[in-house]
Amino acid sequence: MSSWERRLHRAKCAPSYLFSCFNGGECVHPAFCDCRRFNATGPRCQMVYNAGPERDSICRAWGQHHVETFDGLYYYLSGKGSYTLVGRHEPEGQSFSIQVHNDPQCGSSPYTCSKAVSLFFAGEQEIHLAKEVTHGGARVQLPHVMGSVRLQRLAGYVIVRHQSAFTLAWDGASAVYIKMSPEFLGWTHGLCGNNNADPQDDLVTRYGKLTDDVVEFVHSWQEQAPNQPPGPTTSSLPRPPCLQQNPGTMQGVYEQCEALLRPPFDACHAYVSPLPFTASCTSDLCQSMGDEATWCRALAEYARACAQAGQPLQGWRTQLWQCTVHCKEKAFTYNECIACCPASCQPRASCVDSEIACVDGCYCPNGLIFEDGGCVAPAECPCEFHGTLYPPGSVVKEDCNAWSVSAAGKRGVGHGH
Ligand SMILES: [Ca+2]
Repeated sequence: MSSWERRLHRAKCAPSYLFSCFNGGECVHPAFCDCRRFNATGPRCQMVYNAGPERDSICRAWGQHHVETFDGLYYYLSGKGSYTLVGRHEPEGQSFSIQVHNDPQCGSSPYTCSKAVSLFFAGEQEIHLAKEVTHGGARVQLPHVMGSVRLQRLAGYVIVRHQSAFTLAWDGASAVYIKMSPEFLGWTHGLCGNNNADPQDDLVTRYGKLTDDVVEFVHSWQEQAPNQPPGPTTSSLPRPPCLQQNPGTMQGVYEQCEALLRPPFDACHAYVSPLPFTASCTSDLCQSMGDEATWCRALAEYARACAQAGQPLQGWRTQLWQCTVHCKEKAFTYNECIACCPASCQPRASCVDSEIACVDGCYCPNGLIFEDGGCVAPAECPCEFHGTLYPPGSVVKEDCNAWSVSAAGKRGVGHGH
């Protein structure tokens, strides 16, 4: 029993322990939390089921403390180490594992603390996704193809597609989304659960035990990060993020996060439940002292879930002016839902065939195509867009431009008139 647990048992829900539960739960007895605010479940409200019928079987891990499984079980992840998000062991050398690395030093800013993702495939060196992408420790330029794995950049994201197993989208900073291919139904393990469409049986430990104890489950999937000492080995109940708050502050936090229960977010309620995101938002705001950037980021997570489920909340950021995104590149505008395989001047084969529908970020306005670092109208595309393949080495003249075609059949340097 940790020291705060001992104090908790002595406290009998004294005012200072009113927020000793997770996810908007409130202590009503030392051994009992009232979890009704956000429909949480578990003895200390650690979990929230996402009952949204249209959520897209995407496992999401965002900020430092939030995971929603493929099957829609959200839980508060208190750990600060490295964990297996998704794994799969196969005898034919098709095994893979996706790990997430949280920041052991993270203080009050859950979205600016470091976070990274590692991909391991049988017989291959680690692919590491952080601000940069590395393979076996060496930086790689995207797009990059490695066996049956393709990586490409889209807006601020890195999209990784494993031909037969999954699509992964890493937002470059604080969130990763994974969707398995249909043939992997029920065949995964790790923090993302078993992907069998039943949220009730997701908490299976590394040792194959089904548990209702989030701490035991999470602890069993902890990995020892390379070059780091092993993390704490106790599995005592973690400290809830809102424990130190007083009722007045909590009222403010609830009001801020309950923005998700009102317009413009209500347009998505029938598809994706806002409750796991409202609950995770309160945890983030308790950690960050109500910081506005954290608040916008917490709300953005629900907007992303809606866009990924095919219900993008276009314009929510302009309705909440504090959350407006200003794109660095002049040609770009902010878009809630950039297709993961956007229209391109190049043949379609160059695009990652994504299971995840779209991502948010700064990109060419609708109707324009990203080409050579800028945005062009479809008619301004280089000449092979018209469906003609020119032989390698030839120079093609058109009234607009002259292009030399390289040996690989790709467009080389263009010479404008
Ligand atoms: Ca399940």
